[in-house]
Amino acid sequence: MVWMNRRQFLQSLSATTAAGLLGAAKPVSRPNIIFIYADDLGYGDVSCYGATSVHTPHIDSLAAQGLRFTDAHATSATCTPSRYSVMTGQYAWRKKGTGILPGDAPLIIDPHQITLPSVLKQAGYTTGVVGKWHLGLGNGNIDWNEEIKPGPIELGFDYSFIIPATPDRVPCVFLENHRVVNLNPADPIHVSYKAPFPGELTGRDHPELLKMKPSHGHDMDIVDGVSRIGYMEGGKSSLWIDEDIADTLSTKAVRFIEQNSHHPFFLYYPAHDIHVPRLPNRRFVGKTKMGPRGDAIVELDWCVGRILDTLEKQGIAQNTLIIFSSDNGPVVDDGYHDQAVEKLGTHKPAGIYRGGKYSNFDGGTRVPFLVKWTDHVKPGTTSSALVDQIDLLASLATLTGQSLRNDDAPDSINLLPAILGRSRTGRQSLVEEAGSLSLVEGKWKMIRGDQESAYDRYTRIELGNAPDPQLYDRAADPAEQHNVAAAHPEIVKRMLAQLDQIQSSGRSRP
Ligand code: NG6
Ligand code: CA
Repeated sequence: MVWMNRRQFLQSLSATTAAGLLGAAKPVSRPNIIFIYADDLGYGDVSCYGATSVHTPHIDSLAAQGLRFTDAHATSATCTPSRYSVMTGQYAWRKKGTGILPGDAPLIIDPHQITLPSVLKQAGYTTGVVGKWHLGLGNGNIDWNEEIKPGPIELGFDYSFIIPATPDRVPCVFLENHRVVNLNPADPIHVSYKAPFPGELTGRDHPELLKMKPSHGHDMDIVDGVSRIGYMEGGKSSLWIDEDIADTLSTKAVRFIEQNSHHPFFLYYPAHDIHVPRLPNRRFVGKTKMGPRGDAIVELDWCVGRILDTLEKQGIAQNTLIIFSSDNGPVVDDGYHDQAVEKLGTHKPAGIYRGGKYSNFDGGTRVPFLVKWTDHVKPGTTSSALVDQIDLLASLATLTGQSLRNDDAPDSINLLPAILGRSRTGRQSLVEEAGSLSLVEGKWKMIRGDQESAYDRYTRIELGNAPDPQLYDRAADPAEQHNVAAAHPEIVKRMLAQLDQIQSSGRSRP
């Protein structure tokens, strides 16, 4: 061992472990890994999951050349907690302050914690994030004109190009590594989530200046003709143009792939589509009959195609493991008048599932999940194994030969055999978060539902809350139409106790 440096040692280790795991006769080289994470894309929003009002040939190609999951989940029905779980392998509800964050929130992940990028970096990968972050930045009171940290770099990414929070929240600027892109020091940026800056125009007072009007909320500062959540002033040279965000992000992703095509890389690509405000580039306007929401799906698909093309051109398509999913279920009107409701037609964003974004019902967390890895994952296959994005950490750690201590990523389970389609066995149980918690176990789903409102006050999505716990038979009633709690009180009781136990024990990996 003395003649090996640490990196060579780790490489040999991961090759051996991967070979053992996959049962291959010869050592398996470590693939590049790309995780494409769509925003608010529902189970039924892409054609390989049944959509017919929109065509998504590039996303579909991942299914045709790989494995399509039918019971895969985001850990939460909203963005921040789902992303927190992907990054840390810990259920977000274990940590306070992991709900939807404002754009000036501090980083919610402890830089000393194991993260998905830090594990892969440890395995010798070059790691990058390009896209929507929404996990907070800095330690509080960010000065947007200085170095902004801790953030993605401190969590294990070698390169970062991000939208700090969401496209509908200020500041409407990109950050590259620690700095705002294109910032003119003579025009410093200030951000507030409390009050407008003197002289700043708001959507509330000046609706005549808007190219897209809000339907609920989103009536604060006007940036690029769209009123947002929050207030900002300055930084004029840094402001993004909404219609160019997909081009900018996919260009950065392409560059990252090109620059790292000669050694293993991990690219986390959390796309901004199809979150509001939906303002796809004019190249995509009118590509569907569903208005901006449908056209944004086409734009997302184009970005996926661009990434796939780049892999082909670099000659690394074969040795790249691609995972595609979404951070939470779908929403139609999420705060802007963008014709999504009027033009929905027969399209079913959540497929057969009930509810959507924000909901305890499966529409909130059951999302597309596709895995492609040429020669390792059988093309055109489908799996009904129960998997969750929280399992990527332990699974990819295993793939790359990294071991986790008991307390690391405490809810992430190594599902590599299921994720690569070698086993039909997924998780035994899963906790889903949507304000309240639900427990899925085998064919049962128990929604604790101990929150007040039955409907989201803005979107009117059914939240699945009720005064008493609900029980659904996922096998007989996947659309959660018949609450059978009254017929099976002993199952409800057992599942409530199990959920309490998962909560109090601080970990759930067996
Ligand atoms: C909600 C916003 C919604 C969206 C969501 C976050 C209002 C009324 N609604 O509070 O538009 O921004 O937060 O979405 O402001 S997520 O996908 O990042 O979780
Ligand atoms: Ca989202």
